[in-house]
Amino acid sequence: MPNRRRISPRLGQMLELFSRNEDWVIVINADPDALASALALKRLMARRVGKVAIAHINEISRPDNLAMIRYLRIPLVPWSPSMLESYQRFAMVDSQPHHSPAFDGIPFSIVIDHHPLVPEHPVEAAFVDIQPQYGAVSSRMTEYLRALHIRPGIRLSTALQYGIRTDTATFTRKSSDADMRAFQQLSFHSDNALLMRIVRSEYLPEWLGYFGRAITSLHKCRSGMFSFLGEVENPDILVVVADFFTRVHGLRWIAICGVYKEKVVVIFRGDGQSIDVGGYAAQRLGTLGSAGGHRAMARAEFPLSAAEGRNIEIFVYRRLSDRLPKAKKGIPAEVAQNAEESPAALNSSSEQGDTEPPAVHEMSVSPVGAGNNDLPGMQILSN
Ligand SMILES: [Mn+2]
Repeated sequence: MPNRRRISPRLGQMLELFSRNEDWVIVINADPDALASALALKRLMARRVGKVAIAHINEISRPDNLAMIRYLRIPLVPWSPSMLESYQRFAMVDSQPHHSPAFDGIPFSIVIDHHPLVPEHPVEAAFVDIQPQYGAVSSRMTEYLRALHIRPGIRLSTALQYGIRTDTATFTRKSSDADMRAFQQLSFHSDNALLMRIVRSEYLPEWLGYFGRAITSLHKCRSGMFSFLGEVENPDILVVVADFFTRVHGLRWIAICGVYKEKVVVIFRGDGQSIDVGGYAAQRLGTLGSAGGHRAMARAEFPLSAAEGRNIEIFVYRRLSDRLPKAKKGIPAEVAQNAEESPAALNSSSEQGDTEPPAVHEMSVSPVGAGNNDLPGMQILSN
């Protein structure tokens, strides 16, 4: 309630900018919060201005973003400088003009954001509302709608909820009471099944081949698992696949390895309990390139040439699984202890592969071929 009174005079300033003779473009760097906020601003402009377009400056590729646009029917066009001629007014939500060179030269009349203000880049526009304490601009937009007595429709409510949910990481990240309140108010008008459909759109169909590879080339690796995906189009896919495995109950840690542009990339995910994957990555792969991270998340990268022509899958598997010489050789006690982790939780029936290095023919598999059957099998699948 106090909010309604507080923002009304400011909203009045914004409404004064609207005229039915002028067409507007809302320019965004599309992500869920920006998309939802733009949709809310468009709703707010309805019948107050001429045409309203929402234009994005970035390429949109995340599956949840695509799902949001599709299921919530968000009208969107790519930004083109020719719009500077065909539209009279420009607004921006969830960004500030200095955030991207793509915004240069656009005369913004409205800037609504929640990113911190930077003294070197003061924001100049007829209407500026920047609230860094808000977890999401969507929350602010929800207040605007309420203040103007606009009841958001199902799709707009669902979009705003997803914007808030994403930017606050479902309220686990910095957020304010305003975010909580907005989310709760929106729940009266939103479609929860639709929201969950968007939340669960995590994968693109073209990624499924990588999942197939990851599962068929999964190998026990000491107390965890290792999988090699071969050459990947983008190293991000390794992160997506590694994250997927964190959902498997009892899996202590996973290392997903791939080759991208003459570089070997290994993504580690752990349960945060058994071993410190950051320390493990550094200990096992650190001498080859960069390797490290946190207890539950880590990454290693090194040039393909570091394997000196050996089969990459076997090379990395051995680095991760071979028993290390006892602690005297300068290995920190804690790391050495982690390395001697107890047997795999997933497999009670067989020994770990680490005591006997797998008998492999190093040159028999192409350096980036996935799915080496000479490595110890994965018992869940083979039983
Ligand atoms: Mn945001």
